[in-house]
Amino acid sequence: MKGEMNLKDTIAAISSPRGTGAIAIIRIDGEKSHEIARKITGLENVEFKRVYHRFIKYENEILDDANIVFYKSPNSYTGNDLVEIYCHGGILVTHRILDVILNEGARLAERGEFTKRAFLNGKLSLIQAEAIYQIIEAKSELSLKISLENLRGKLGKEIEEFRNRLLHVLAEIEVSIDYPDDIESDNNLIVNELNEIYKLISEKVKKSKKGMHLSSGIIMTIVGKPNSGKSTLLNRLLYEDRAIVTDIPGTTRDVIKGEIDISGVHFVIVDTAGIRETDDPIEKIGIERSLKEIQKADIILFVLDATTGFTEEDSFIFDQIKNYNFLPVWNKCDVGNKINKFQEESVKISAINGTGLRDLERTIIEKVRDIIESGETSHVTTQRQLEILERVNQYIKSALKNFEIGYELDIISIDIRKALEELDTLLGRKFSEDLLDTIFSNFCVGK
Ligand SMILES: Nc1nc2c(ncn2[C@@H]2O[C@H](COP(=O)(O)OP(=O)(O)OP(=O)(O)O)[C@@H](O)[C@H]2O)c(=O)[nH]1
Ligand SMILES: [Mg+2]
Repeated sequence: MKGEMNLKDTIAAISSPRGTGAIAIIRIDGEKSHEIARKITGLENVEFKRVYHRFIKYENEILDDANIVFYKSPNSYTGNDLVEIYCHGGILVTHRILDVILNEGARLAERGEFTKRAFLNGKLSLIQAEAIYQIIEAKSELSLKISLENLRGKLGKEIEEFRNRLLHVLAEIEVSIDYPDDIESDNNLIVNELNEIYKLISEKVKKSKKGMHLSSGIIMTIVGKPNSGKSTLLNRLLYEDRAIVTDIPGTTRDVIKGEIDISGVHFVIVDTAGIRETDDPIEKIGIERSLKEIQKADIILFVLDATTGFTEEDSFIFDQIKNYNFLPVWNKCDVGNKINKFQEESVKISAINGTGLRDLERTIIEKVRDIIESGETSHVTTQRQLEILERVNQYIKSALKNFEIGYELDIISIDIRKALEELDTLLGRKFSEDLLDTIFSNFCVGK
């Protein structure tokens, strides 16, 4: 998005997805939007927010049969005069209508420009604008839920609360500077309050990291000895022949990934090379990668072969994973029953015919319950927001340290002011054109 964009411009875009569909939505925003829409619909004296059904005509040619809604500033998504046209969703039809609108003086909207205008007109906070992007992008029910909460303003309120408390601290400091009597007791109050805010923000950062990690997918890694059926299980969970399966041990050499949803939770499944002693240099590299994947996993499916029982090789793998969140899975239960370890805590399946799969999914969800619940509380959802909160806490920490050293209050107040500035940027009270460009250029055109 270019920096210097005129807010007075009338902009237009197709807001529905590209391609053919039942209905397409064209939006026009800005001073001339009503005039243009009146011209192509023949409507006069329109009632706002009412659906009109009219033919779209231009220079005596009929372009489509459509529904049109006029919104009057400030009562629109953007806060400006806005028109939405619901026309037939053909590529040609929509482009012809859009062309006419552009011909009449509108220009093509940039990515996210409607939402940017909404922000600049005070219809949305920056956190809410970011939430809108994330609602559109949400891959799991959980991240959708958090983004909807953020749109509703829950996170913004919590951040406002941090800001108000810091502002109060700053006011206290300023009073102490002006009236230096009894500073000792005041300082204690200030230090306690700063510690309290620091604690709350740290918790928020921690939860946010977990939650953000969760929305990109819980990492579930399948490990086990060669030929235990790991790749068969991956394919089964993905409903797709992703990984090569053969009866030759050592088939999988590279790390293979796929994504699925289990009970509304998004997972990244990772299939790895079977772990064993080997002289094959390629297989060795694969095994090294498997061991690395173990460290990144949120949950490990430890696939055991019910036709061989628990072997030396399994025992070696067990040593590698025992300190992680792992779930023993006895596979090939259709043909074997040598279940000589983890009788109670394991799940018994046949990856090849699908028995036990529902039970496996249920147990997986149980095993990651903590992670899911930590992600359910309100949290920041973008890297920008997270980094700001971390910086706020650095300033608070520095202020606390300066108290300890015994610096003058006016020096301490510098950190508090910086922390407040950061919170203002988070809330969008303070912003630069560059920041807005970075945020809104992620959006689709027409949003
Ligand atoms: N009977 C039976 N055979 C299975 C089952 N799951 C996998 N197999 C067979 O076991 C063999 C190995 O399966 P893979 O999925 O390639 O095993 P893997 O663990 O990925 O093996 P590597 O990639 O070599 O580590 C294949 O012949 C599969 O058809 C099962 O549940 N029952
Ligand atoms: Mg494999």
